[in-house]
Amino acid sequence: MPTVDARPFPFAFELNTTALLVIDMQRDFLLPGGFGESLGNDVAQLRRTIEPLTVLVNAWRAAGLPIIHTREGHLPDLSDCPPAKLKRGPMIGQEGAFGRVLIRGEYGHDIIDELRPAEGEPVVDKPGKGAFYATDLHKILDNEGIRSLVVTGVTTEVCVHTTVREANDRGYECLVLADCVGSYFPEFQQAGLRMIAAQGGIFGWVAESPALIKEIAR
Ligand code: C5J
Repeated sequence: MPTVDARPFPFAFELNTTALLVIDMQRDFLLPGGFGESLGNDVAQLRRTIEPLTVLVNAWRAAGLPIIHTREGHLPDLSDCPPAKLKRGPMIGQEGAFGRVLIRGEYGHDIIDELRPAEGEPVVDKPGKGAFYATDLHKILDNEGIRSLVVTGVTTEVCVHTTVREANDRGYECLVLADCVGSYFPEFQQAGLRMIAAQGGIFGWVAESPALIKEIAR
């Protein structure tokens, strides 16, 4: 069984029951001049994930393993955006540099060019932070017999963390790749990763992508 050097202890997984989850690598969050940056965030903190994640995605595809992408966003009429979310995110639905912010179908809502999904790879649109809430993700994974998830994307302490917690409660084993997840806030990146692997792996495991790539390339 492939085994990855990870915290808090090595992560063993089966290739035929493991999927790669790429969370919210969207222009609105990652592009200079976009929504994320307009809030005063340093997008370079997220953009450092692009290169290692591209390498991983290419290796994962070459091995013929399943990849699922997610996007955070809302219907154009905002009917799926809870008023409480809108109240604390008043830019949602407003015109931004890359179209209406976090609205499905807009340029900014879509995935960055470097990580464009390949033909046949599911893209799960989600209205919340977690990828399981109000989506078909669990059904998609269940149909494929997936039991373990390699979790990547942005942001570490928000959509990545929420998704890992949701997955953990649904019985999935999660490996989070430290170099392939990013936060605008270095202190949240560090704390977020520590929380995953603390207490004997309370939410899962943390590793670096080269350790995983080594295992799938065998
Ligand atoms: C945020 C996300 N940070 N994808 N979304 O609002 O983490």
